[in-house]
Amino acid sequence: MPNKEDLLTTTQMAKFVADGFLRFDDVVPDELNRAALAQMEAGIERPRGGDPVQGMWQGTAIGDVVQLPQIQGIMASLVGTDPLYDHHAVHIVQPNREEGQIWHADAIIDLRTPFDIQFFYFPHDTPREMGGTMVLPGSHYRRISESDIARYQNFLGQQPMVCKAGTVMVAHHGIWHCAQPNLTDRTRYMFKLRLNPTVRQLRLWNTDDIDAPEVSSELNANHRWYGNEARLEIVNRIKLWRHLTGDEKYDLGYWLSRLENEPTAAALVA
Ligand SMILES: O=C(O)CCC(=O)C(=O)O
Ligand SMILES: [Fe+2]
Repeated sequence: MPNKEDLLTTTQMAKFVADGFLRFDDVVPDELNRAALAQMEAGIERPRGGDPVQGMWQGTAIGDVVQLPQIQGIMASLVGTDPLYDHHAVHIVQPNREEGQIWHADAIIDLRTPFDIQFFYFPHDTPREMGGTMVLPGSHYRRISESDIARYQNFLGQQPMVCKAGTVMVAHHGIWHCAQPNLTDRTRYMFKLRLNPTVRQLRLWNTDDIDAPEVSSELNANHRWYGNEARLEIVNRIKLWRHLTGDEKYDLGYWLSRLENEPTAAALVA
């Protein structure tokens, strides 16, 4: 079991529910980054999808990254302590590549509320000229089929993962993202790992701050790119928050409750 201090807080969970991702800067030590990068260059053994991730790549740098207490805490908070390995990929952007990848979401097949997570691990410094995966906060509820959004170039509020070596992002599987051009003369590496939950994603994090006022502020975030449709996103977040907390009456103001008002009692006739 991870240490309580390595679990996510409720406020962080609320930010994940609103934004669709969390970033953790500089969490993997330098020596491990260097060893992990060498392993990425050499090729990482591909396990079988659907097997437990714990114990995979044992005795290798990538295995050690997965076993870091903070990574274990993030994992436990979002998908439980024993998630399944879905797949991984070493994403490479060649030096002097001026073209960015098309906007997309990875492998969305259905609309289930339970979600997978994807770790994006950046083993070396990733300045803007090297790209940094571009992500769109709050996009994960718009379940698009792979490259439905490929015709778009830029979105209001998009964020490049410009970061130091050892930075990890964890994202909901629905997040819209794309690799960016690499204008340096060095190859850009990023390791992505998708995991499936094996338990109901119910209060798996450190819930000490469950009643903190920051929770509703996070859930009310307005990412602006959806214009007047913010209310739709708020409702999506309330639904996921109810699923995660088990509080079936949770609301922000009077959003979801209003939609649940389907009176069945007949009016009294005098
Ligand atoms: O390389 C990246 O930054 C993202 C790559 C990616 O998401 C993909 O190929 O599915
Ligand atoms: Fe992708």
